[in-house]
Amino acid sequence: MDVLLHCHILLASDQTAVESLPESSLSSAATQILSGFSNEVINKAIFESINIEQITKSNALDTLKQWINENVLSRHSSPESLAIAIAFLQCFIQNNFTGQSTPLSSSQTLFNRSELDETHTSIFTELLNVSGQLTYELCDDPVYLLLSLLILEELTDGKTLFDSDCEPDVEKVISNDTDPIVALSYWWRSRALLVQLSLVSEPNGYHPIVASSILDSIDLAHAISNGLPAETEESFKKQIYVIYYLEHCRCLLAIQTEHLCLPSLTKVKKLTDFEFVLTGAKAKRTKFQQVAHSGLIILAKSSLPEEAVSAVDSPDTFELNSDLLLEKPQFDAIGNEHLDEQIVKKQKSDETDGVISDKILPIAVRQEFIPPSLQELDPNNQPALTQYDNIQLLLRMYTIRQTSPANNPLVEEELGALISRLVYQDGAKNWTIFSRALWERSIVETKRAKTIERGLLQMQSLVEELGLKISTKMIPDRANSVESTKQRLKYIHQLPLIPRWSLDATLAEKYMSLGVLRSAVEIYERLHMECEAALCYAAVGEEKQAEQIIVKCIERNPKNARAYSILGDIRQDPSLWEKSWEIGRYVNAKTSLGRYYYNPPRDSGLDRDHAVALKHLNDALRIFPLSFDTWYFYGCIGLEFGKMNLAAEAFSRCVALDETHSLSWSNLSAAYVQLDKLKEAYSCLKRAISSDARKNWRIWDNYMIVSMKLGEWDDVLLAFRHLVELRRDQAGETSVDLPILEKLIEILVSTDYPTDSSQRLTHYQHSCMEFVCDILPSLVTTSARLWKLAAKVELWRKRPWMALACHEKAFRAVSHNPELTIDEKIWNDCIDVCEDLVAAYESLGEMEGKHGAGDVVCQNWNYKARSSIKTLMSRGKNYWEDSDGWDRLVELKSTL
Ligand SMILES: *[C@@H]1O[C@H](CO)[C@@H](O)[C@H](O)[C@H]1NC(C)=O
Ligand SMILES: *[C@@H]1O[C@H](CO)[C@@H](O)[C@H](O)[C@H]1NC(C)=O
Ligand SMILES: *[C@@H]1O[C@H](CO)[C@@H](O)[C@H](O)[C@H]1NC(C)=O
Ligand SMILES: *[C@@H]1O[C@H](CO)[C@@H](O)[C@H](O)[C@H]1NC(C)=O
Ligand SMILES: CC(=O)N[C@H]1CO[C@H](CO)[C@@H](O)[C@@H]1O
Ligand SMILES: CC(=O)N[C@H]1CO[C@H](CO)[C@@H](O)[C@@H]1O
Repeated sequence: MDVLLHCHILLASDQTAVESLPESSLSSAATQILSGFSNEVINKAIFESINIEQITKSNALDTLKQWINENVLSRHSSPESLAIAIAFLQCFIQNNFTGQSTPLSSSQTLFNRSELDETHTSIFTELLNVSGQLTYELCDDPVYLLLSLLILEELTDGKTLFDSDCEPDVEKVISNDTDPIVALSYWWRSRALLVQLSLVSEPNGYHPIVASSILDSIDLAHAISNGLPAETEESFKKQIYVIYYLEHCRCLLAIQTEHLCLPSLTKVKKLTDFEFVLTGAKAKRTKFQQVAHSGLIILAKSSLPEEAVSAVDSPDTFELNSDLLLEKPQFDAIGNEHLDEQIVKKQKSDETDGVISDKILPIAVRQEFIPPSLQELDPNNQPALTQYDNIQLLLRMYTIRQTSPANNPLVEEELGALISRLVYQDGAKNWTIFSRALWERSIVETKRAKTIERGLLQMQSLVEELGLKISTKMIPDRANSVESTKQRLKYIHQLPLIPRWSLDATLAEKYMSLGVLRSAVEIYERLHMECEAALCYAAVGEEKQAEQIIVKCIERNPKNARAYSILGDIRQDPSLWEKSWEIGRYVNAKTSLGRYYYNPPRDSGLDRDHAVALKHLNDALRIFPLSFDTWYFYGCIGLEFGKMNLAAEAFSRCVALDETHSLSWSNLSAAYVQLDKLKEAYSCLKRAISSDARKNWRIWDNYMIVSMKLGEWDDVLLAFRHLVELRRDQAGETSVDLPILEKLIEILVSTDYPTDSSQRLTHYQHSCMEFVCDILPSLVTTSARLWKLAAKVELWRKRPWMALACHEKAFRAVSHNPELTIDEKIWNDCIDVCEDLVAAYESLGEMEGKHGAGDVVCQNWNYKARSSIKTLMSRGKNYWEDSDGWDRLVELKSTL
């Protein structure tokens, strides 16, 4: 029963589901949490208040732990203790993320004080620091989060993250037979850790690793659902799996390992049987627009029956006509629009059914490829989706955004299409999801030149509206009702967490990117985000200003490791980074040190020192091994200084974090080549070129060289052709690597040309022949050697007439060289080509010709041979008459 109750809490079920269960102290706690009264669970749990006077920085942790032992753990069963930890967490979220604030603050409930002084508040925020980054200092009731985390640590492995010297155990912690309550405690711990991480600016240190290792395996969901009563409905169990995948993806996004999201997204889509597709459409953007423009649309349909989708009680109906927030495009001609080639090319196309069921967004290239169930949809009136499906779309949107280059107009289009599908749907909207979609929409709008202003206005008004004082025409909400607290908390653990103040901070960032520095800085100052304000100044080159702000910030709080590190970045002063590391193990300080010693500024008088650089980076990676950039840099240094094993490990880590990163694959292969592991190098390069690396010739060059060493001639040819393609516009015929082409042709002509129609050309034969006979001729300008190679292949193809034509072209190319008259080498080369031509006339002239039926390749070959010689002699006359070459020509002529 305890497990069932806790599953309801985990799923944020409606409290009515719990009310019908047998009564117990856990069930009443569950009811209170689920109805949005977590604060009452806390009130009930507190037997004695904490004496705040006694708390100092050094004893705070121990005091809190002792209090937990006496008030929570020793008085309650572990399921009850877990509920209390959850209540603390939910109250913290209420007070900083979603609103409605709890009726009493933490100082009232825990300390019997109307307010806490600044010193005590900052003791708690400082304890919540993540690897040297202080948590946002103005956050409300930090002690709630602290207590929640401490209780959850006790309920799980007892290994604390509140001791920076303790290395956590990140081995697989959960298996199928983990006790379900312990598994639930782990799950909540990962939720709480993500809340903590959302209070700092970068994911760093052990926290992200612990949070993600908890969610690493589906066994977490197995362990919990195994503990449910046998009669539990499958659909209920299924929800646990659904939120597991959603939360796994959310966690990967939060810790910036977004490239790993796809498998979970795919699983959850299958689990909820959710169908959607991106396709082209014509749309009018506003009521007033006359002409329709081509754009993108998402067609989507949830598989659940209608009534399960649309909520029973739609909140006060609200108008979707606010011009500011909602401007609904009108679609027609779905799927008939030409999709931008780049969108299609970006994805692997599965030509059999015209649906590119790629990566993050499946695409239907044309109408007929839209799945039947989606074809029926009215694009201007798409059905409501289940909330979990809405969240899937949102998570996909975040994944695309985090994995794509910034400010790419095409990506913005895709994001826009996703958001529109969320914003414009039938039926009632859910507050959390709907307001999130509006928020993301304003972010997209501020990226387009045309809609920047509107986007900014939207953002500003949302920043105001999404605060606690929500009473708005634009966002559905029943102001001040407890119901809405419950509603707001419902999906909070499946969506990426955005604390209240970071909405403002995003607005500031936006101002910043639009060059409105003043407004940005004002916001940062109001939010007490000095580091951000300083970075803001530094970014526009006002380093003096930046420095002043940071120095003040450090004076105010000498424990701010991140501030030291930023000051170090501004001053390029290693002692500041060392200090930052010393006081807070701030990971970026180590990365900065690594960069510094890798390439010290000239005025430092230091030499480059890769060993020291590697050591610093190694320290950074030990604490935060999820940083792609740091691994990449580490690997590049390894390559540069011949530390190939180190480089191989580094780039293996890179591709594990982002398997589409072709440069990492290529660099990994470079390391393998040096380690004499050609096979491994070869398969890395195959991965490199199958990722988006069409334009990077270096990768193709490596691919060609390694394939050649392994004798993989199909691959050599592929790379060779691609390299010519890349270079031909600039380099013309010199884009052809002659020795390699000669080798390729040697291989070709050592095979047999199929003589009867039952035999087919191999891929290699076909591709090589196509290159030499169709592409090469359009490239050659002066090289007789290339024409001779072409002639060789034509002869192999049993087309002697074409071979002869090649020899003629070779001769023409060289005999027109104006330098013929001044450079004896060129003169002699010319004679060589002429000899070849004459030999070709002799040997090919009388072969059977193109048309068969008795004709020959060249009837008058003898005459043509002689006249070629004559042409050359007339050009060389007056210049080379007494040279050896001249004598050769005379002799050649006499043989005919
Ligand atoms: C809270 O403080 C007030 C006055 O400071 C005191 O009278 C009251 O007994 C305290 N309550 C508890 C539960 O300690
Ligand atoms: C950061 O938090 C840890 C406990 O998690 C604490 O030991 C350390 O003193 C804190 N650092 C700062 C600078 O407050
Ligand atoms: C764990 O349990 C699930 C279902 O209960 C089962 O499908 C899976 O195979 C189990 N895994 C292991 C490793 O036993
Ligand atoms: C939003 O979610 C809450 C939480 O369960 C639910 O009660 C409400 O009906 C939902 N609202 C809509 C309009 O779907
Ligand atoms: C400092 C800060 O921004 N506190 C906010 C925490 O979140 C609540 C609820 O959204 C806001 O009312 C507070 O202002
Ligand atoms: C051998 C190789 O491909 N090295 C590359 C590794 O990555 C760096 C940084 O992108 C390149 O500059 C190297 O050429």
